[in-house]
Amino acid sequence: MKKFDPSLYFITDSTKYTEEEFLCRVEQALQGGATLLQLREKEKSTREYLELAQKVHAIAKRYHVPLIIDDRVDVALAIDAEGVHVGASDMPVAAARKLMGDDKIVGATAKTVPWAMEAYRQGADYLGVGAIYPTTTKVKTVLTSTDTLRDICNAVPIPANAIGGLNKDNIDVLEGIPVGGICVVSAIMKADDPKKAAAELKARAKELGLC
Ligand code: TZP
Ligand code: MG
Repeated sequence: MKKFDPSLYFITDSTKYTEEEFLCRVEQALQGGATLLQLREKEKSTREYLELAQKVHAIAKRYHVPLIIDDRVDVALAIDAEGVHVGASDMPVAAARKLMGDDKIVGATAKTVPWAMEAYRQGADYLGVGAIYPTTTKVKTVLTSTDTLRDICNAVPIPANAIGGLNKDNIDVLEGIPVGGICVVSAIMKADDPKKAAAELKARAKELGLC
């Protein structure tokens, strides 16, 4: 069971929210139509990460949305999440794939065509490509041009998603690029109304033929 829809990939950031508020926002994003969910925690202890992941997983299951755990294969396996996402300084894709098995989703970050091809060769199921725009989310990244994004999309047979500073008013820059979808943190996480924000993003992406 590894079919997944990467069209509106919501990546969380729990900093600045109480757990209650955070979980409520995650659920609202799912109600608004997020198709894939990533729990991304940079500050939490392993125990805290795992406990939050269990709670988020319970919500995601109710909406039949796969949960991807950022960075931590151990946490993903411990809660039987649907997948893991690994970046440049995390476990290599091949090692993550070996540990996760063939039935789970393994995603990877890629900023160049060779990097994307290598991630695919090692067993990645999807790629996150960016940052397309500067981002206010805490991350070590550099900008990736839309030309590079297009080249990556055309170079690998797995979905490549655009990420970084994307919102409903600027995703038109992706029009005509065969992306798998868009990944967003702030546009949904920090929205006054996460459900509405997710629904509007989805509608705009559809309008632009991005999904
Ligand atoms: N990788 C590249 S940009 C980014 C990550 C995790 C953060 C995207 O966050 P936002 O708030 O959608 O710009
Ligand atoms: Mg990472």
